[in-house]
Amino acid sequence: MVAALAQCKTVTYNLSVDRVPASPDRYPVIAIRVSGDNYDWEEDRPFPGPTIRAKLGDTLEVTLHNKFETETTSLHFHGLHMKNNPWMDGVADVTQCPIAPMTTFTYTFNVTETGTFWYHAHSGHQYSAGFLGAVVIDYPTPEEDPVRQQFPYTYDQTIILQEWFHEDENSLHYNYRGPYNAFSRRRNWQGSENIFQPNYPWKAHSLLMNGRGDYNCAAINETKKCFNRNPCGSGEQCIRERQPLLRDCRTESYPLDEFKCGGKYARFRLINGAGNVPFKLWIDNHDLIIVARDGIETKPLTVQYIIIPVGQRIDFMVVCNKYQFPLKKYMIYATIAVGYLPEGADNPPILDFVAAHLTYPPGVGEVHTPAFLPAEDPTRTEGSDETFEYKLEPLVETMSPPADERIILLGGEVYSMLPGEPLEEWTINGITHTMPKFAILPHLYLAHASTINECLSNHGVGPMGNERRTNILHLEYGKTYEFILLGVSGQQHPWHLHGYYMDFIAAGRLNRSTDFESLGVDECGFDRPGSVKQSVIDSFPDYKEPAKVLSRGDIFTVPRYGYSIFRVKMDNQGPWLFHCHVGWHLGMGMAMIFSVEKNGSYPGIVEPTVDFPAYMSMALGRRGRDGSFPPINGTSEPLGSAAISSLRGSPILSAFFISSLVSILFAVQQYVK
Ligand SMILES: [Cu+2]
Repeated sequence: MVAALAQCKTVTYNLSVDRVPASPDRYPVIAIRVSGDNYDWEEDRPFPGPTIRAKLGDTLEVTLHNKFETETTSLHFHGLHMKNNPWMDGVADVTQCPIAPMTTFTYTFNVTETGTFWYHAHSGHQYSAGFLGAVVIDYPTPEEDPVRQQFPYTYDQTIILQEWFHEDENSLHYNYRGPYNAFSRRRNWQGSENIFQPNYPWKAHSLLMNGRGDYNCAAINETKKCFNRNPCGSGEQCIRERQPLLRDCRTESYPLDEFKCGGKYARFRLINGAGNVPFKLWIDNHDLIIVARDGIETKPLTVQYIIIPVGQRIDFMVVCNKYQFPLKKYMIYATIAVGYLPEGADNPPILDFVAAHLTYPPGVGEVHTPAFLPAEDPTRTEGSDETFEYKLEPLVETMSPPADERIILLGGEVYSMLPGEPLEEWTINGITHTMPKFAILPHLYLAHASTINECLSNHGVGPMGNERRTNILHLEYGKTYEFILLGVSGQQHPWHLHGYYMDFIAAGRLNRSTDFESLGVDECGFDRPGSVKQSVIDSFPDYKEPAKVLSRGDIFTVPRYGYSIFRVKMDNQGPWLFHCHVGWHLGMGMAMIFSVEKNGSYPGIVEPTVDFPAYMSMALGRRGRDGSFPPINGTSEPLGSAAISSLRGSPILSAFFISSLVSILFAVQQYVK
């Protein structure tokens, strides 16, 4: 590592985000464009953004130009730990104030992990609209890369998968959240029409691979796509089809993307960048060898297909030995993994897929007839997909140390039939998370809040007894915790912890009828489970004993009515978000903050970068210390870095800036205590 550090350098990227007309799957919409230095982008492929690539030990400087006219934003580097530097984690209202429209902010951090990661907005639902891209962190030299040592590869390619809707992400979310009965189409669940369901589409209009999909325009006037999500029969959910408002649906498909196979091996970096769904991917006539998960190298595992939950990255190798004359192309397919759906709910089956070619350069020749089409996939309903990721063992076998403490987290949902309330909210231990009223780090730093708890929001009790407030778990720096995450719902949830890897030691299904305390019977006549019985908890391995690490990663699936047990040594101070990565669930409260502290604060973290205080000043000015939005003079003109400098020179901001500096000195004094 010492030799590596000698070569470390600063790697800079410029990203601009705005919204543009585009037809990612042929259907015209307004999508987010993420463009790089040269404002370069392919027509009708405004996202994903450029791949950010650096080496272990480098300093990354990513300047984000927020060119949204009215929206704030922030950028999260998913899977990078931001060691001692939570300032750069990019979670709006937790680690930073959101980046104001038409302003710029530079994320600066040291890279301390290797492998495949991704960046995405952590503001609202922007990433579902296209604000995302890949991050690849290489070893300082190829010789240090254990994957390259085992599988000398010729090509290194990235696949980002997404689901895609023709409605903008905010409309989708607000339709989902209700209020209950907003469209008067659902009846009281005890009434004659036994319809009891949140109004969110389970079925996207299409799927995208690297920002491209193939929606069938001819389907617009066909029967609406309905889907019976409810095992007891009447819970139909439909996705509407309509003629586009903006321009015509593109009549021709885009040519399929080509990925190359050649030499001995090709490396693929698969990223699930979807808002909600896990994917299944396979390549006709080729086995896949999984070599890494979430940046952690794994023992090579040969599979016919990969299941990848939201947010996860799986690196795999393809053995390039299927060269045939005349040169052949092979189909790459990705579909929605059926495990996404509530148990028993896949009627009619969801058969959407997205495709590409694997080609042997020079890439001419016919397409090999695939053994089966996605609709005929013989393993489509295989039930093992919930625990697929727990088979991905770290390349270096490790034991997880005994935990100092065990914490049980119960992820569940609450329903309300009250008019005006959302039908569905999500909880952890009975709390529906709401973001802090003051962004924690900046407010502490500027001493506008003297304790972490002062920053938190509290909106009282929801209609089903769920507390609506900032859900925070105060954890002690240096301790090892074991977490048992229980899923008390009929859906899988992909959980993500910022700032850390997690060591998974167990995962599986529980028995819905016998392992949970009963809350009676649900609308389908099934047992409605409450908390998990103590006898089940007691049957888990002793947290005070070391345990073999099954798998390691930063995002993981809790099976339907199931559990996942993981341990983390808390060696990175800061407020780290822990949340379900399904947009619907995160938006409705399925999140909390793991606040890793030393004596109630974060004395070990670095100073924020110089331009952070300016942003905070502006943001504080917009929001005010009491949460109100006082008018401020002189800040209404467009802002750029030059404008920010001039703001610093204005009398009001100077005063603000000086008082901020005083506060900073005061805060620093407090931190170093
Ligand atoms: Cu979820």
